[in-house]
Amino acid sequence: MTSSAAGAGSAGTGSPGSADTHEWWDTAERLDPEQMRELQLERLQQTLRHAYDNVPHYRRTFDEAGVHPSDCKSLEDLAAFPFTTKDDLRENYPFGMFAVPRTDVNRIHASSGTTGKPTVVGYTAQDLDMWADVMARSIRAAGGRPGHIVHVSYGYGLFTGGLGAHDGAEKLGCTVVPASGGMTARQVQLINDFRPEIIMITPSYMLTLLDEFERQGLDPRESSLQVGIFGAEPWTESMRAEIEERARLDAVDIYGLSEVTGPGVAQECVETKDGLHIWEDHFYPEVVDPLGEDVRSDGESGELVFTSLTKQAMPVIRYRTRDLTRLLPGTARPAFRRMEKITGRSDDMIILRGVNLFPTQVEEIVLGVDGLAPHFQLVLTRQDRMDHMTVMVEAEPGSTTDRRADAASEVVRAVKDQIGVTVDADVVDPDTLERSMGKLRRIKDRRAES
Ligand code: DLL
Repeated sequence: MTSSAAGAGSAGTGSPGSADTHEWWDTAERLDPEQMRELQLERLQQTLRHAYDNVPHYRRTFDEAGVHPSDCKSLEDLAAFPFTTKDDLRENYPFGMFAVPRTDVNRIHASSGTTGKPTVVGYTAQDLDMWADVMARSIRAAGGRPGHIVHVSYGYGLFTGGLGAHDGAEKLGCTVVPASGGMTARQVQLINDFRPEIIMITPSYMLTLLDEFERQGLDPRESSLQVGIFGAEPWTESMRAEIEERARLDAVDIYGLSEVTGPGVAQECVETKDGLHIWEDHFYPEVVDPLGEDVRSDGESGELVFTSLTKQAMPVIRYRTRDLTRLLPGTARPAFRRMEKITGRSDDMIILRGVNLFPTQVEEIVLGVDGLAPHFQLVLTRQDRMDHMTVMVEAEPGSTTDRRADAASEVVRAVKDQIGVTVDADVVDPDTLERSMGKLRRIKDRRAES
């Protein structure tokens, strides 16, 4: 092994792995915040014009709101422009949001969604190039360097995870193993044999892989992996600690969504692990009132909204992500503001007898209780016309009946104390809950069945 990933915790004797030398930074990473704002305004004005001139949907909604691209004279003026939602994309299915002739579109991705039509996104050759650039920058910020082997376990296909990670890793000059999701036993074998430094995977599927390492009698702490780039679903600081301890690697967060491009919209830097730097030279973030339209100041929580700044095939203007977070100043990369780790999606928020609750809050609790495995589900039912929630969580292998009963009471008490609502907890046998092979759905809603 000649190279080492630039993890804060890795021994890293420097070249080419020292994360905090700036020698690997690209031009945008070297801008100061003022220069970044100038670049953003110029690109925002071009994008608004491009959307208005080429997408009937934007022309209509801008006209209805009484705004014109020429009204945008500062970044703050963007607040006067209308939002775009997933419904707008659905209504223009399949290609109605494209701003270039279909023949200029080199690739299509789509997100399945749970109901209705999928949302379709298109990319020109230049868009694919930009996406690979931001993904390469993300992998580099995570500690990846040319020459590293990158094992990609995000699904390949219409989902943007696999191909997005793949193109970025190739662009950085890495050797990519396109494992995709599934065939878990074989993934472990490939990791053992090929000795990748980096894995890109959802955190819930990483837990499945770690269990599989142990099932095969292998210690994941002895594997070659030095950095895990985890995203596509919410995960907590407790989950980071759990994975880092079990796999002895640096776990960093990556964020993105297909409507805006895919993975690589924001990335946590390995040297600080303090939230995700948004690649603001391509994606302009706002945080707004989740139930209204008001823009919130940096530091205030709300719904994340993105406007693309360089996309050709499918520019998005003020796309409402439903993801809840807040904006913070840049640290490791001063040019780019950070977003705090996502608490959850506004549509994943459970309202239980008037109390708002996110699966991530339960994750923090479950991971803090002795005798429990990190595998849990939230089952919603209706009892006597009241909504009820049961936390189904697996016992750690070998934990006694007494320990299980105590653990269940601890979960119930912690949910009551920290979230303020009464739930049941059911500690089940190891290996009985559904395992993730990609994005995990924590909530099982059985209210309609009761
Ligand atoms: O999940 C893109 C992606 C692939 C991101 C691989 C990171 C890694 P979609 O399928 O369109 O795209 O889903 C986007 O997933 O709005 C969030 O709700 C959620 N999400 C993505 N990354 C994170 C993250 C991909 N790091 C939706 N933390 C987003 C929390 C995330 N939620």
